[in-house]
Amino acid sequence: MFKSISRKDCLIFLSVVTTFFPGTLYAKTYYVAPGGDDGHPGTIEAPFATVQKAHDNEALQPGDIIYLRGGTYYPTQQTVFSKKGNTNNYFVLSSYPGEVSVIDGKNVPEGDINAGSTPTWFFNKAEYWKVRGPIHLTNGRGAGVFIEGGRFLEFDLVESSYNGKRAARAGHGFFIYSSTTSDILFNNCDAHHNANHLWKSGEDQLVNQYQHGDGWRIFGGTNIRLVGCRAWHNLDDGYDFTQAENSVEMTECWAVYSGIDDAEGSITGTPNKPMPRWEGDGIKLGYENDTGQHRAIRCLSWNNHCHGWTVRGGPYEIYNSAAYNNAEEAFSGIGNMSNKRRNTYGFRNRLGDGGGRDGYSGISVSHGDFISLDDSGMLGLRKADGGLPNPKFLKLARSSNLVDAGVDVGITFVGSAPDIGPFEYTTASGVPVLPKILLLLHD
Ligand SMILES: [Ca+2]
Ligand SMILES: [Ca+2]
Repeated sequence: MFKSISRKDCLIFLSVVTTFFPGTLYAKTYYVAPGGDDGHPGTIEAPFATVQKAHDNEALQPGDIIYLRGGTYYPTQQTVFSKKGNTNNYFVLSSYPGEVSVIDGKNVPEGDINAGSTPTWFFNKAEYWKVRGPIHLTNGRGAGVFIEGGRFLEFDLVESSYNGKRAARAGHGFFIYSSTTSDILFNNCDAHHNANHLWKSGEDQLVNQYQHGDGWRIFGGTNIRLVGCRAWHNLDDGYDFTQAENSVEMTECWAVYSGIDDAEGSITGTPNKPMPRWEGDGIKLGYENDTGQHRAIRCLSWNNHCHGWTVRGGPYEIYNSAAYNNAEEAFSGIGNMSNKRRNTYGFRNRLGDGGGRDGYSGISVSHGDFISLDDSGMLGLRKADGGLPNPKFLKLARSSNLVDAGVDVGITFVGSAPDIGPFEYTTASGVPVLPKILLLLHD
């Protein structure tokens, strides 16, 4: 039998809410909409026109929410985020529930093309922000999102594509610069079709045009994490952490078609145009002399123009991951004895699948281990909760000798032991389900 709630109980309830959610009870909400006006008060009836106005609005306090109404925005200036929230009171920038916002950067002024031109969004020492999509930044002159300094930024369901239209360098999907940046999380984000359309002074246009656009270029910072992210058709690398001095951690991230122009969404005007040889790694954890100790868990790199993974430098940890059908090596630099690679396979990579060290312990990998080698659907719509889609591609067959053949590396598994590769076998028929990963790292 339900007891009616007395006024006293209400007060207790309210005081609990106040105690546990001090930032949300009195949070104010501001609105931005295509067709809005920065002279407006930012209400739902009379919204602002620009995110910059919502940010600069003097009344905006930590804990407040800025809602973006659905539609396409064409900002005429770079949007600079510099306000600082605090641990209990994040600023929230969110698509309005049920709506999708597109930020087209084509009208943002050009900037210095050799420094990467002007990013569409610039997080300049901003602190404690949550950005919640679906928000799609596209068509930017420089990077879609550039982060320099600052800390505690979370990006959820943010997509960044076709950036670098006026950049010779650094026209990446997401770009983190500066060792003072820390505590950045990309959750369920996508970066695709990023490329630098120009070439640097003194360089050969034919060789250098379109290169150097990565999905994620992480050049520094501490406690940078990517979870459930995808990178495809970026004309340099999917993920590039070269020279990042501290560890980046990636979990359930996919890289595909790096260094290869798209047939249907061509960047260069020459559909399927490949970049020069040695451009287009899927996942580039680092290069010679790099000492950042990056970690990848259940990550997959396939069909890239160059290596599936570049793992020179390190030491790196690669657990339950894979390289499939890449045009050069599966793991370039895997001979580096300091790397740990466990429960991980390479298959059908042109210049070799292993590298000869502790990969899959001599277990052979063949077509018969998988229920499908068709990658259709991998770049399709995400699940309703924002998670990665779950097609049959590279899911293990019941009879595969990769099932339960791994060693315990501290992440959850099904059956008597972890399987080899990113997708744990869990069901006897149909599409296996990814078990929830127990994150032991950095937290
Ligand atoms: Ca790169
Ligand atoms: Ca297992």
